[in-house]
Amino acid sequence: MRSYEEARERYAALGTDTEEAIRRLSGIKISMHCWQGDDVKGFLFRDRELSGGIQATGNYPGAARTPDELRADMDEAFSLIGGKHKVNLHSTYADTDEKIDLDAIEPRHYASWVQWAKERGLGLDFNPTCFSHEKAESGYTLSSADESIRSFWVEHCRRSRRVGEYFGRELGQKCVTNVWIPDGSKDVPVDRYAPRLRLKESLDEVFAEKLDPSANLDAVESKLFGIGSESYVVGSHEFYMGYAMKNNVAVCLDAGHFHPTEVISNKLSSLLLFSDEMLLHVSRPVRWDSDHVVALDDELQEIANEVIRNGLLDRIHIGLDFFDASINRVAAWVIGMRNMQKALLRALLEPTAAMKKMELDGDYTARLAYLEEMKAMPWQVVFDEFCARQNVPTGLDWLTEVRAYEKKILAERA
Ligand code: RNT
Ligand code: ZN
Repeated sequence: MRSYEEARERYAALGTDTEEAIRRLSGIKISMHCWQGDDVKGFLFRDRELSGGIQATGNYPGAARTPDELRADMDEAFSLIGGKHKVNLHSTYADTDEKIDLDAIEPRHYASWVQWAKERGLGLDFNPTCFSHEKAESGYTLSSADESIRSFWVEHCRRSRRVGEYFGRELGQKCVTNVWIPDGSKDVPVDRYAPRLRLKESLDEVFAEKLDPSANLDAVESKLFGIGSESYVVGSHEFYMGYAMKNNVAVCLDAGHFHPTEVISNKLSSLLLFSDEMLLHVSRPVRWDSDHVVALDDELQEIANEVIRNGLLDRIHIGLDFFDASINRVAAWVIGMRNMQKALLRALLEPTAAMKKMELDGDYTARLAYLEEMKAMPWQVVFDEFCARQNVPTGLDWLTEVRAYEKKILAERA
């Protein structure tokens, strides 16, 4: 307690109110992606291989096999993460005994998720799943030249939006329904134009139905390359930037979907001049779009800084997107979520107004001095205080809990 008081005073001397920072952090929702819990398998087609150029490597024991197991694992994770959050579902995580294909999903197939979320005060986000499916084997879905394939995926995405609207209405908080497709080509294509034209037309069909904007927000996620789509991705950044601006849908920026030295943090302040809202897939690319667990690295901090410094919290939806099958999956969630919170807290603890003034005054000496000093300030103590007030473990105590859960629950799944 003494050390928090000291930290509080040190921050106060710089003009920051730690109480206010803790209060604000408590209200920030992060969308925790369900797919870290089972290596992106889902429940509709258990036997199918993950496809679409994304990969979960590793075979750490304990992956969830049923909706109940996955929910139990997320409950465990949330018990170790302060605050109230959202859960991000893919369509293949439907909880139903019916043998349905993706062009037949309906809100009722997700009723148990809504029930679960309601009981816990969680929000839900949603994604059509345009991969790991025989109709995605050609490498093209919404941009396919095969009309039966293209229309199948249009129907799937149309229905996905209705599920999103259902989530938003039931839970009283907007669902972000994010469309990502794997479409692209391993080798240099001859025609880059026609698939993009078909994608544009397919999206027009997908978004034609007007839904309640307070219940559902549509987002589109671009990508630079994937495994098997190294030379050409139909849904590129320029494609979706243009589409989103013209059609009033949100852009989703995934941290792993750009050139290795290109960062998403530098894009928020431009995009939001021309668009009301956006979605982030916070991830960690290591040499490629590898979807490593989010670490507290410079880019994560920069993303958080941009959101907080510019007051964009109510316009930017923060979601995580990684899948590491080589470590305890509950720990992966806890580490990623807590890292996102730590980065947000550090941004909230910054005396931003004063630092903006230094910049305006041309006092770059003080600006650099402050930026560097902030790294050495006792934000960890404030984070511990936040955790304690939220009744979640401080420091590494969460790991002890995860180990116990692993021994009792996850080990039994072998
Ligand atoms: C793939 C995209 C996409 C997926 C999830 C599972 O490169 O990042 O968001 O990771 O939908
Ligand atoms: Zn993503």
